[in-house]
Amino acid sequence: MKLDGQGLLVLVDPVRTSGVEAAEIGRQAKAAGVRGLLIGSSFDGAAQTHEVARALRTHAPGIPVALFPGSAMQLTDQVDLVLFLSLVSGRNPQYLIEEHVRAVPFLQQHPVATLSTAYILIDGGRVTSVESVSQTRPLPADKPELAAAHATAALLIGMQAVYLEAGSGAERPVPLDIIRACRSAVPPPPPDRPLFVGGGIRTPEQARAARAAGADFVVIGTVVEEGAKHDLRAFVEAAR
Ligand code: 1GP
Repeated sequence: MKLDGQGLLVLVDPVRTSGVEAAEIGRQAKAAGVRGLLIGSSFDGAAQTHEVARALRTHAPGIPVALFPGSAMQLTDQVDLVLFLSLVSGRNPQYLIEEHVRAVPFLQQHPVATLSTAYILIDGGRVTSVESVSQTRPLPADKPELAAAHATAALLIGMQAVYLEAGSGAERPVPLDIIRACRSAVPPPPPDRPLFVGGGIRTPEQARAARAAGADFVVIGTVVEEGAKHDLRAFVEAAR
């Protein structure tokens, strides 16, 4: 199943979510019409990734599930796509190439589709798990040209997608100026080069603004885990 088009993605963290909870999120996501589901964690949740991915697939039939891995340890074949992330905002070789090499034996045995994705961490007002686990600094939130240069460089290298990340639970989501600058750097199809934006998005209005600024996919995680006080449908509508 392909992850294409535009809309809302719900991120499920397998460290904080049981198989039973994932089944419930899958059912809600399906009923609300989300565009896709992401599964992953910056800190290894390898033990449960497989089980949580399977629960999502079973309970959200017809909705693509993509792995958003924190490391090669999280690989599972219970997904339709692996976001093959390179943390290009940082300069830590482990997240630029090492985890990718470690993923090869698994991918040779389990031919799951991959999407080469430039993962760009933007300052969201607090130290997030991605920053501390990867030991990389985010890019400043007030330098759109710097973020756009990273996106352009990634495309010139041959990457197929860009993911702008403020970090899970960020105080401030990725600023709209940064989304706009990166959208200009990564023009829409052809070819298809999706722009993902996530981290700290807590209201449907923020989701709508991110889409209007040029995000193809808006990702929410924490608000869903907390049992969104806004209906999931309102987010889906806003990100349509
Ligand atoms: C996905 O890390 C985000 O990019 C999820 O962030 O948990 O803040 O929604 P939240």
